[in-house]
Amino acid sequence: MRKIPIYTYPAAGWPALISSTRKLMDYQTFLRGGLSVFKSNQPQGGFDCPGCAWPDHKSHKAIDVCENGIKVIASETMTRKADAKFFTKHTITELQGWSGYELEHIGRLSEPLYYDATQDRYIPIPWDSAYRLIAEQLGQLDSPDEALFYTSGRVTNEPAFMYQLFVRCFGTNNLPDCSNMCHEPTSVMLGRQLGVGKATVTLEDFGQAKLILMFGQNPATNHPRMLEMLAHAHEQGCRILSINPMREQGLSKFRNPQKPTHMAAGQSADVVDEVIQVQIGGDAALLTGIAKWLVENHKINTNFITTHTSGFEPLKQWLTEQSWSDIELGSGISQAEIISLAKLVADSSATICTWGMGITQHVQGDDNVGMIANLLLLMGMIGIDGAGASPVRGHSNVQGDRTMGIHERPAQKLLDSLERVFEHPMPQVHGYDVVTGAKALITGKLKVFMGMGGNYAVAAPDTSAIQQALTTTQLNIFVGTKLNETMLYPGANNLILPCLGRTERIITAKGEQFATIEDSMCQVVPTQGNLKPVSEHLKSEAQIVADIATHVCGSDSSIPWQRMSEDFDVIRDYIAQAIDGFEDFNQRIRASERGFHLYHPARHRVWNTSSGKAQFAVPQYPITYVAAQMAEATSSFRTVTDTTIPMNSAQDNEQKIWQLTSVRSHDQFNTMIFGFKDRYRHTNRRDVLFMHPDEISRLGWQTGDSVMVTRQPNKNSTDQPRVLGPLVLTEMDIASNAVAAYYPECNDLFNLDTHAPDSHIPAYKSTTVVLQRMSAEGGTTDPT
Ligand SMILES: Nc1nc2c(c(=O)[nH]1)N[C@H]1C(S)=C(S)[C@@H](COP(=O)(O)OP(=O)(O)OC[C@H]3O[C@@H](n4cnc5c(=O)[nH]c(N)nc54)[C@H](O)[C@@H]3O)O[C@H]1N2
Ligand SMILES: Nc1nc2c(c(=O)[nH]1)N[C@H]1C(S)=C(S)[C@@H](COP(=O)(O)OP(=O)(O)OC[C@H]3O[C@@H](n4cnc5c(=O)[nH]c(N)nc54)[C@H](O)[C@@H]3O)O[C@H]1N2
Ligand SMILES: [Mo]
Repeated sequence: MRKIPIYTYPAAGWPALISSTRKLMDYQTFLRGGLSVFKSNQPQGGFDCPGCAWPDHKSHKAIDVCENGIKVIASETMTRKADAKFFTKHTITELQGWSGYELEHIGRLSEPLYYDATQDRYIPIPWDSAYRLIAEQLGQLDSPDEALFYTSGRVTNEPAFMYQLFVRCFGTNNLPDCSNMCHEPTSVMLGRQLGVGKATVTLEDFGQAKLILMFGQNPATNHPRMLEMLAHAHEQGCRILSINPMREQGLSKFRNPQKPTHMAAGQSADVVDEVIQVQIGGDAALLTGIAKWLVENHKINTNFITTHTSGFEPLKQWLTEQSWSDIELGSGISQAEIISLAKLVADSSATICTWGMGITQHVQGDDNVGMIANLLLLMGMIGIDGAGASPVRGHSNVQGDRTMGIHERPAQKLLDSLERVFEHPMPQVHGYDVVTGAKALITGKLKVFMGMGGNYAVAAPDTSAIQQALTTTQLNIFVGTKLNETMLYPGANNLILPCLGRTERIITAKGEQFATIEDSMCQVVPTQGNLKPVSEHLKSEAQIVADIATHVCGSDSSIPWQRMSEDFDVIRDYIAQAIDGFEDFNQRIRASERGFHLYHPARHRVWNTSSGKAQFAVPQYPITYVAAQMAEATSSFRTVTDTTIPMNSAQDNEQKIWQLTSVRSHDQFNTMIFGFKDRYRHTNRRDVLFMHPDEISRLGWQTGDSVMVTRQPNKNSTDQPRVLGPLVLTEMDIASNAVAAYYPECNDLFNLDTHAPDSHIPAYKSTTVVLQRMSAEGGTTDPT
């Protein structure tokens, strides 16, 4: 394979600090942001960094923050405002044409706004009028199920608990959440197989692991503080393998900001021993090969399997039926290489599997997680030191929000305990998730949309269709910190309610309040903002929920909404009664500066599953699923004629169909675009399409060419093809069936119908596309 320029600086280290400090300066918030950075993830006060869900390192005395955290904090602490004055200058129609980057840089939302259709502008509205409008509109619905209440994972535990309680008291379980697009397969499959849909490891386990298999994750960009843990494990002799179609260059060398020698003397540490470049969607096949070899060569932990598991025989039977040729076809990895990997697994006395979006965001996302859990169970790697399952979550409280009951498919136990504690009936019918909710919006079944944070339309597939659907509702309500594209498609009524961010003080009649979050390893920690709010008009999310609930449920509601929002201890006392694992919440959160670890039964080999044992799972899809999709798309290629994009002179070769995957850069946090640079991938722009240089030359194309990307409709669909571009062709060491583009710009190429069967996660990491190169005159030529 031709050599690809490598990122020659270590990850983190000075480039990261300089890049992020410059970011603070860009945002003109150096003082505010600078001060707040030193408080983040610190014991004794300070806020939990809103940058990601990776746990705090217990030993830290100095700052525990990374490039990612600094940028997210800079974005939140910026003093520029999207205030009434701004909106007098810009109509919504104009703002619809702004990019995510431009919207992000307008500044903080700083007063409640109402969309005035006669002027096509947002204008200020008093809080009280906004609440009355909400109560009036919710009151007019034929059924509470005509409203959708979305949540994004920044929201802390206390307001999240109040929010789900309000939504359920109102009468619906329509509580979709960004989890539905993120680690839902993890929650579903680990829940089913281990009894709890969460990580079984703690940070300490990383120091004792002998082998870490990191699937579909790019921590240099997305969880930079994880690199430190990996480098430490590596120093202790642990082998670390990255299973990823992309050779993510931030993983090769790492300069630790916590180590003065690294920073001063330019030292760095290796993080990853080897990259296994699977095909897109090839993980289940790869894991099948490993498991097959382990089972057939009697390298598994039969003691553990007999004592603790159920469902081994059907899995064994299924593994026997899988041929090595299918395994190679599905994974893109040779049998010999898979066997050498399996031997590493067999020889390891302590294995951790970590994973991210490269595993979950596929039609086979549930199967992928299921196979990871199977592998850990085959080897008895749950419930011993240095081993276990480590899903790495994204949003800083996405896990906590779920624990607090933000769930469209709540456990019966949760509903029963809410009924018991609040003496209020709870809705029993399950609600919409992100995908089914978006479809309900599009088909006109919903009249009210509420977003507690997030950027629903842009983060979901079929962005344009959702944006259009939002214009058909009676009311949209957005609680947020920054203006985003979902807020620019007003229904009959449209409200933006600006809230305090994680870095800002919450002061109520009862004094200063702190909240809590739960990190990716089940640690519940306090978080307390220390900055003066950017505007006096902002309210805490808890206050906003309490005010809405008071207006909607009436002041005679038996639930003391206002008391809860004034005194978070009151919320925590209710949480202690209603949610398992939070007994004596107020005492325990104060007992240790680092909070407390939630009891995780599987860590203790207690299995809260339907069988009372850990459960093996047989995949639902063939391991050649992606290869078959590509073959099918190839065979139906010429049937698309009804398109504005000329699909002329299709050559009959297999490379005309590609798997498109979507990735993030270090200059964005999800849909919030901070800048255009991705130094690990050598680009200063986001409108790029990554492809392997060998593939570029095989096609006779050039780096820098303009390329159109088209997703063809599903076979029997009446949909039009979706087209994105032109994108600039850019070299990347990526598997040969794959091309990659940046999320969220490519989200219109993904469709709401293509998702995993049980978790409903959209297949953001694998969709079949066709590419065409633009000719010099701007027309399209050269389809592949
Ligand atoms: N800077 C920054 N940090 C973030 C975020 C951000 O947007 N920016 N977002 C936050 C959120 S919400 C989340 S969920 C996390 C996400 O963090 P990650 O899970 O690291 O997410 P991604 O960058 O989407 O994709 C991860 C990797 O999946 C690989 N991949 C693609 N397809 C496949 C496949 O078929 N198999 C395998 N094995 N790998 C594949 C890609 O090459 C990429 O390296 O990051 C969080 N942190
Ligand atoms: N193609 C593709 N699509 C994806 C993904 C992918 O990898 N590829 N990843 C998916 C994943 S993993 C996720 S998690 C989703 C993310 O989906 P979301 O969570 O919906 O998106 P964000 O961009 O994180 O939301 C940003 C908005 O949140 C608001 N906000 C920020 N801080 C706060 C706060 O403290 N309180 C409140 N109330 N609001 C706040 C701001 O108004 C900001 O505009 O996207 C998913 N979509
Ligand atoms: Mo996420």
